[in-house]
Amino acid sequence: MHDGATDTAKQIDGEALRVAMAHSLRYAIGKDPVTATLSDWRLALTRAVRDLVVDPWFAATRRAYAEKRKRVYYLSMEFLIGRLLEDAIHNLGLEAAAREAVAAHGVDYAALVDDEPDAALGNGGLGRLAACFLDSMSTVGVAAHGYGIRYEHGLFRQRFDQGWQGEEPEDWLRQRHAWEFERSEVAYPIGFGGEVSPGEGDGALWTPSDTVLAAAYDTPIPGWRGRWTNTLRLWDAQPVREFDLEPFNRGDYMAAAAPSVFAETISRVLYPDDTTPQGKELRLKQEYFFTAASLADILRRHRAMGLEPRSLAAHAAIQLNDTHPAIAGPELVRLLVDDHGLDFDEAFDVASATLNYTNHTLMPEALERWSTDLMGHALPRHMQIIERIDTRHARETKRPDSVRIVDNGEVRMGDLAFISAHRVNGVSALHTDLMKQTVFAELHALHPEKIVNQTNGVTPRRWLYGCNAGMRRLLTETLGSEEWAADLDRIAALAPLAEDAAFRERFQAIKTDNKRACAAWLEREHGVSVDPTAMFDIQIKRIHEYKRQLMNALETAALYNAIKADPSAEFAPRVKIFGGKAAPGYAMAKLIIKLINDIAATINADPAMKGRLAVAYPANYNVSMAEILIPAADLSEQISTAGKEASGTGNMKFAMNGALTVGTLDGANVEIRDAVGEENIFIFGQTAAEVLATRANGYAPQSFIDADPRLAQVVEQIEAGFFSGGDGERFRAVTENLRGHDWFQVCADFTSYYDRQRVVDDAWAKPEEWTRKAVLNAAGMGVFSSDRTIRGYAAEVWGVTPAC
Ligand code: 7GP
Repeated sequence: MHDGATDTAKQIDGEALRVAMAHSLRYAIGKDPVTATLSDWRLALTRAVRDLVVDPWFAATRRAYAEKRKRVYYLSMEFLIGRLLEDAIHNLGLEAAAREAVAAHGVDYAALVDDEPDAALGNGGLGRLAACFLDSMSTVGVAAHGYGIRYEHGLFRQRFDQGWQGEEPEDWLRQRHAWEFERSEVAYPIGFGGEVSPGEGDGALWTPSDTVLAAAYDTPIPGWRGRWTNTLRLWDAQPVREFDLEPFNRGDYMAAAAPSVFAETISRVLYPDDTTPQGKELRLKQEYFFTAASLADILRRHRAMGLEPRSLAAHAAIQLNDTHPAIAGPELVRLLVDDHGLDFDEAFDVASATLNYTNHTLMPEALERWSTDLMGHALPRHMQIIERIDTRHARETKRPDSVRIVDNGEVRMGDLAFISAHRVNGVSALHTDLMKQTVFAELHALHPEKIVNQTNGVTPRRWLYGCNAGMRRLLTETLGSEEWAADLDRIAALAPLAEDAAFRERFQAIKTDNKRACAAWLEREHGVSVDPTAMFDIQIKRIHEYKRQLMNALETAALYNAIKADPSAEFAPRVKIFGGKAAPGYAMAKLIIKLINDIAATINADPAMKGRLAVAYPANYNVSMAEILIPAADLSEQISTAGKEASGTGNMKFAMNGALTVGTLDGANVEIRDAVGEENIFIFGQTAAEVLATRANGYAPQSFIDADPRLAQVVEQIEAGFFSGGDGERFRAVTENLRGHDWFQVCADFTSYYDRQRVVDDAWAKPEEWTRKAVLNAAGMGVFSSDRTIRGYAAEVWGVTPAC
C-alpha cells in the first residue's frame, strides 16, 4: 500500500489555485470578479480543480493501454453521485489550498461547496452503490468506465404540503455541469422498431423505423490522490436531425420540431420508482438506448486496439447493474452476428463470457418483465435473438419446460441476465444464499458455479473522510497518516482505544459537535428545533413497506404514550429523524409519510415532550442531506423484514461514523453484527426463516395486536384520528392492512422492537459504555469499504488485477 509517495496528482498551493480560479473565472466562465456570483466562483473553482484532474486522467488512460489492461465496464441506469467538487478536492488532497484560494477571493468556502446542485441521477441504494463503486474503481486502480444516462431531470424534489409528499421536477442541468466534457465526436445512432429481414447465415438485416443519436459526455472520476482516474460516460439522446425543414418552411413549427421531441424524451427524466418496475415503453427505450450506445462504444474501443470481436471477453468485463441493462445480452449477440459475421453460438459464447449480472432485490414484483408484444414492437431483432437464447438454453440444459426466458407472453429479464452472464452476484451473504434458494433456485441448480457473493461496501472517502471532518482529524492523528481513507482496514487499530477514557472523550466530543451542526441545520433549513444532547435516532432511505418506517412510527407513538402515562419514567431523550422519498405512484408509502408527519406534529406540539421526545422529517432527502445526518447519528435504524433488504449500505455508513445499530438480521446487518460483535449491536425480531414460517403458519397480525396493549393503543389512536385532528378515515388503509394482512409483519416484530429500544435506552444511560460500543463499531468497519468490494469483483468476477 502507498503512503503518499507515488501520488500522481499535481500538488498546488493556495496561491497557485487562487490564480487558476481567477483565470477560469475570466476565460472559462466569462465573468469579472466584480460581477461574479457565488455560482460563478464555484464554477471557477470547479474548472480549476478539473484542470488538475486531466493529467492524472490521461496518465491512467496511457497506462491502461500500455499495460494492455483488461477493462471493466459498469453499466447502470443510475449513478447517484451527489456533489462532486468537494469529493475531488478531498481525493486530490487540495482542501487546504482550495480553502485558501476561495478565501483570497473573499468567498465563503462552505457556501461555495453548498452551491453545487446534487446530481441525483438515481433513486436509492442501487444508484448510490454505483457511485461508490466509481470512486473505488479509481482508488484501487481498476481500468473502468461507468456508462449511464445523462438525465436532464434527476430524481424529483420532495416537498411536504401539510405533511403530504408533493413532487417537483429537479433541474440539476439548469446550471452548466462544470465537470463534464462534451464529446460531440462520439455519437452512435440507436434504432427502434421497424422490420427485420433475413441475412446471411445467422445474420439478419434490421431496418429501424426510428433512430436517435446517443451523444457522449465524460466526467473524470479521480481516485485517492489521483493515483488512478476513470471515466463516467453518460449518454444524451439527441435527434439525428434537429428539425424538419419542410414543415418549418410551411410554418408548422410543432411538426418541424417533432424529431427532436421524440429523441430528447429518452434522456429527459429518471423514472422515480426503485423496486417496482414500470412496464412502460419509454423505460424500455431508455434501457436499450444506453445499453446499445455503451456496447457500440466498447466494441469500437476494442476494435481500435486492433483486436478481433471474438476476443472481447479476454479484454473486457461488462457488469450489468441489475436487469436494467439486461438487453446487453441480445444486443451484443446482434452486433457480433449481424455486424461482425459471427455465428449465433459463437456470438453467444462471447457475450456470456463477457457479461456479469448483479441482482439487488429478491422481491418478485421487482424483477423486470416485458411483454413480448412490446419487446417485439420496439426491438424486433432482439426479440428473435431472445427466443433463440431461450431455445438454446433449454436444449443445452435438457430442461425444455423448467426455466424459460420467454414465458406467458413475457420476457423475464432476470432469467435473461442470468443466462447471458458469466457470473451472477448477490450483494450480501444472506441475499446471495436466498437468491440460490428462491428466485434463481432452478437456474442455480443448472449452473452451480455462476452465483457468487460480493457484499456491498461504501466509499470511506465520501462517507467518512468527506462528511465527518472531526473524525477525519482524529483518525489521521491516531493512525499516523491519511492513508486509512484508501485502506480502511487500518481503522481496526481503534479497537483497543475503546478502552481508553481520554480517547472516548475525544470521539464523543466529535459526535456532539456533529449533532450541534446538524441541529443548527435542521433549525435553519427546516424550522425544527431539537436538543443536540438527546439521542439522534435516524432512519433515512427510500420509503417502502418492507423497510418498515411504519414500525418505527408506531414505536415512536407508543413511546409518546408511555411518557405521557408515566412522566417520571426513565426513557432516553430522543430525537427521531426520518428522511426519504416515496415513489410518486406508491400510495401506501405516501400515506406512511403523512402518518409520520402527523405523529411528528402531535408530539412536537406537546409541551410535555420537551427535552424528552421530538420528531423531525426534513423534506427532500438526498446524498447531501445524508452527509449531514449520518455523522450526527447515535442510533441507526435498519429494521426491514428479514429476507427483504438485499444488503443496505446506509447501515455501513452509520456504523463507520460511530452510530450503533438497531436492526433485524437482514441483508448486510448480519455481517455488520459479525464484524462489531453481538454485544455492540441491538438485534431484534424474526430471522428470515422465521418470517417465512410465520407466514406459512397462517399469520394473523390481529393476534399480535391483541397481545401487546402498546401496539393496540397506537392502532386505535390512529383509527380514532388522534394524530390527525380527529380524522379517523385518513389512515384507514394503513390500519386495515395492519390488522388484516400486514405482509411485512410489522405487528409480529413490534414487541421485540419496542423492547429492544428500551434496552437501547438503558445503554444510552451509560454514556461511557455507549461510546465504547460506538468506537468498536467504527473499528469494525474496514471490511465495509467499497474498495474491498471492488477488489472482490476484480478477483472473482472480472478477472482483473488492480493497479494500485
Ligand atoms: C437496493 C437494495 O434494496 C439494497 O438493499 C442494496 O443495498 C442496494 O440495492 C445496493 O445493492 N436495490 C435498489 O436500489 C433497487 O432499485 C431494484 O433494486 C432493482
